[in-house]
Amino acid sequence: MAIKIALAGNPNCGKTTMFNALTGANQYVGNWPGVTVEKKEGKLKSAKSGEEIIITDLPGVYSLSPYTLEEVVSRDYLVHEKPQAIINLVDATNIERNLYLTTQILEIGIPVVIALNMADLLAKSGDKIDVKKLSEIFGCEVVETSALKGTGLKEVVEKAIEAAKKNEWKNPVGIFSGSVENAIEKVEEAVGDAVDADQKRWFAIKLLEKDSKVIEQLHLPASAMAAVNTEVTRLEKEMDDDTESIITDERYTYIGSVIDRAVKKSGKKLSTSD
Ligand code: BGO
Repeated sequence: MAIKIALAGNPNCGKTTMFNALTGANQYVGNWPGVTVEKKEGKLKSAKSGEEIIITDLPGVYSLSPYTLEEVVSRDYLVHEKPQAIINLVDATNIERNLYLTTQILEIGIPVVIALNMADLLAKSGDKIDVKKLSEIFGCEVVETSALKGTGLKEVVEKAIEAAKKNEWKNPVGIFSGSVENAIEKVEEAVGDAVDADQKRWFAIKLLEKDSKVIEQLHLPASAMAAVNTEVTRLEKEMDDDTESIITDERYTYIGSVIDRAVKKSGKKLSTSD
């Protein structure tokens, strides 16, 4: 059976370039069911083992919220189709913005490999990213790539295959405050076995965010929803904000700390045409 790997990332992070470089002529383009968003799948073979890989190129998104068609297509694929690994492309020259999506992808219960793309541009800018540190922080492999120049691509695919086979991932630690973590735990209890154990954290966070699509999909018993609402109300009162903003703000604070620990800026500015 072919190994299923998804490519996920922000718009303009280089996904199309990487997908084309990896799959060449072995591509199939269609639409995602029921929507006019393009679906691209391609095949390649592992250079190491010869195993067949099917790569799905997900629409470029900034978040896994329920607000755009692209976001819904991407998250539904990840949560319901469950690829065996995700290659999360991060534009290394825009790392702060790109990591917002990364913090969400890491919660989904699927092994992740981060492709730190545009590594050629990063080198030109003089900025330095400590790949080992990022990998320690996120608990997953991080590979520098240049989809344009073709560097790091074989490595990132082989790492994704390894990750898929091991089928291990770590929930990221330190993103949320104690109060939010507490609420997540209580909501996970309320969810019970309505979802797979691997996906509990993802669903609990979405329920805390009052994500209408997830609330509709899960259709939890009234008692479970009451327990969720108790946590939402408690957190909103304690932190004097709505839960969606609390969660977003804590993600950004966390990303700030990741940048402090893993990125050294040179101060030079470059564009993709440099
Ligand atoms: C243009 N390095 C560099 N330097 N550029 C890259 C890399 C990389 O690793 N990866 C991608 N790009 P998409 P999404 C362009 O199209 O794959 C470039 O949205 C231009 N076009 O070549 O489309 C890539 O699928 C004119 O750049 O991203 C592309 O994720 C001038 O990043 C852009 C300069 O890549 C987006 C760049 C007419």
